[in-house]
Amino acid sequence: MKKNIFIAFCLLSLCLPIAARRISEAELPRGLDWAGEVKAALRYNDDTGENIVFTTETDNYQSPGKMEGVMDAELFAYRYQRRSGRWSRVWQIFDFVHNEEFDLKVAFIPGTSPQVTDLDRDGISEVWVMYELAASSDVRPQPMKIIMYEGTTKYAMRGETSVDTGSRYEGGKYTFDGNFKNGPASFRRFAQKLWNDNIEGFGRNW
Ligand SMILES: [Ca+2]
Repeated sequence: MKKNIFIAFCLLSLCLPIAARRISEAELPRGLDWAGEVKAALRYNDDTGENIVFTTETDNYQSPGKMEGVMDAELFAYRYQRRSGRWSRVWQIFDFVHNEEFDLKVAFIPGTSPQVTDLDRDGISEVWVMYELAASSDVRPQPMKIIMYEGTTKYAMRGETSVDTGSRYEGGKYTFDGNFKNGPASFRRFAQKLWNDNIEGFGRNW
């Protein structure tokens, strides 16, 4: 009887994959810490356990000890996992532009980050973020990246935005790191689609 109850419970909840659920900053549990302002957070379960992933940005701020108008900006993503009742940080993504006199936009591309997949169906989620490190008032391609973690293994796609110069498009190129090159084709396909869907980054919207 107990076994049947367990199986019923299992079928209803624990043993089914649970989709990622968007949560607000107010729903982040105590014991998590971060830098910057929380932009988006997801809570999800997979075979590794109960997880929370979220992104933060500092926005532009005056570089400490530098001339007025010299700015810094940073962004972060964090994954926490509940272990023995406590939330422990599994990984952190950190990127930045420092000591820049141009306009800055160091931010996640809206609607892309974070997102959770299990493309190779091994029970271990892939967590994706995509961001631009823009530092220029000129119309020219800007650094853009997709970072993905499956478990604690990092995958990176690094390149630049594509820019409409008026007569033609410039930029848009990218490279896969070794983990992407040697990993499942489904990871590369997802990354390429995410890249192409957002190839202009923020464009001129900043
Ligand atoms: Ca997986």
